[in-house]
Amino acid sequence: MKITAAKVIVTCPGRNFVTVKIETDEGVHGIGDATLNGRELAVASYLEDHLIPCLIGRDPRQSEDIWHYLYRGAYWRRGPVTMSAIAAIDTALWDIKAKLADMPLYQLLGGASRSGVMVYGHANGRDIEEACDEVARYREMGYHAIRAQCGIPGLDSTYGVSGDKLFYEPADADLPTENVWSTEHYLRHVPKLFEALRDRFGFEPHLLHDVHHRLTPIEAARLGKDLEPYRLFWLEDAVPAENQEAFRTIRQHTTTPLAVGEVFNSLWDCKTLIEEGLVDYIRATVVHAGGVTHLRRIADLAALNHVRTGCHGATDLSPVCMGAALHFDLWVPNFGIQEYMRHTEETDAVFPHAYTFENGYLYPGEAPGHGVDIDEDLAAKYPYQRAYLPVNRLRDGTIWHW
Ligand code: CS2
Ligand code: MG
Repeated sequence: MKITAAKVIVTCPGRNFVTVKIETDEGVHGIGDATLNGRELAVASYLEDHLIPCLIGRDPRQSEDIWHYLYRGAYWRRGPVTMSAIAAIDTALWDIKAKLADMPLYQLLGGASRSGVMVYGHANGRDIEEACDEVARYREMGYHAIRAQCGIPGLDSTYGVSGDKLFYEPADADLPTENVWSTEHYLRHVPKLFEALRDRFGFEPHLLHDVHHRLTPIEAARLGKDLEPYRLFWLEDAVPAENQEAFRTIRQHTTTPLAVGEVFNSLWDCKTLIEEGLVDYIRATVVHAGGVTHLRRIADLAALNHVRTGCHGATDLSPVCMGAALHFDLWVPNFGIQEYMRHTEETDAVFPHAYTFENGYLYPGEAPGHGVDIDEDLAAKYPYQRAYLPVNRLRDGTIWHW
């Protein structure tokens, strides 16, 4: 069996997506997500100009060999562009293998370890009251777990707060929007949000919060401590994670569970965090962490160290990534939770998919493969539009973490 063709499809049904489609001499095709928010065309070029020429004529069933061929063969290993490109090809190959085996991908991975995939949604509000009302709305939709973000008095804008209530697109302009950040304002306000949420909803709903990389370790330790009475499911990306050892400071001071990893591209980005038990949930996901092949390795190391998965699932990760992630989630023994930010109707039309939502859970479906496809004619109607993620500056103008 041979790969006969492969192409990159760039489309923008509400936001930009990059997809790889691999075709074979047995008429079976597979697709994979390669979307890297704000850097989409870099991955598209890496695929078109460097990886796809190496694929033609290879046996698509040899996904492990092809993974290492592309990873070790690059010489210049790792990084978000390389690993998103490898991830897209890997996901498409697993899609093909599962279709050849005429089974849903989770069966090929080892079968279902649970009946459904618990997800969390994003409730956000310009203030605490609006955020609480949004949490109530998610409860009505059947969610058992909800991430809560709200506006910070004194700041014009902050991460995770937007007019969109079911999906969220931070890449909002064709040049980076500059926002002003103040840690002092934020640290004073966030505990009040969770106090109000627990007062209104009690301790039944799982509540999550995303700091979005903006604190120093000791500030994160303080926030974790201040939030302990509200029993969060997790506190996410409390500090930038390049320096894994910095999490020791947070761990020393708080029992609030920690989640990290959506920006991770390989096992090496989280090896210390996992082996030292410095985090409780690893958020690496199919599209940015080298595909199904490599994400399994991260999950296996995590399982050895009581760390569970909490895969990233934002709107800028395409339905192809979500489909593959749900099969991974249904199989992975140390599953924790899956993020589920919805997509626009246009996006859902371009990417027809088998997964379904019911009562706070997603179900990947029983279609052979990962259950997601792409309508190329419809995709062609939405040309690429350059869009950047914002940048943050402190009030004195210092560049900060967005
Ligand atoms: C976020 C994302 O969903 C999350 O947890 O951190 O919204 C993130 O900001 C975007 O994926 C960046 O493109
Ligand atoms: Mg996040």
